[in-house]
Amino acid sequence: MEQTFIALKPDAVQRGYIGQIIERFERKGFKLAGMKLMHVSRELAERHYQEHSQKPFFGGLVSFITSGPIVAMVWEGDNVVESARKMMGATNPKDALPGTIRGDFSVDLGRNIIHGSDSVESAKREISIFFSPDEILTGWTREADKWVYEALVKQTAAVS
Ligand code: DAT
Ligand code: MG
Repeated sequence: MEQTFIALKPDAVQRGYIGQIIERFERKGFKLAGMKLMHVSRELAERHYQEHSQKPFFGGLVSFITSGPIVAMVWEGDNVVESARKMMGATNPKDALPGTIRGDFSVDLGRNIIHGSDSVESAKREISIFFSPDEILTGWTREADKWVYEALVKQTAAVS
């Protein structure tokens, strides 16, 4: 199953929105595969955001993401990378529609509350730098999945 890396940035933690944001991914039907409250070191921040290392906002971005704890998560689901990006809304909260996470919880580009991988490739890279393999639980059965995915019911019917 496809996985994405989601981080609730220090502003989400400080403002007390951890629960409300996680609730949206649970409600959608995605499945949690890993989660930890952690402090991001400067080295990890620079690695994570290496694609932006030459941008003028890089210094501010690294300072921000290392300024307090984040909640790092791995979420699993069909098309989860693209769907999570849609749920997050545009990078700039000024462009993020109401109903999206950034649209509902933030106003400032430099305090846009959440990170989500922008492709399956990025997700693999980001998950591997934030999590060790034993911190990711892919094998657990969530009974509700048969109410989330039609194909799971069909498979069950086919073998019984
Ligand atoms: P996203 O987080 O939507 O993937 P991104 O990868 O382009 O966006 O940028 C990473 C973060 O950097 C983004 O969430 C907020 C910050 N950022 C992006 N563009 C910026 C800009 N022009 N000025 C200040 N901060 C910016
Ligand atoms: Mg990005």
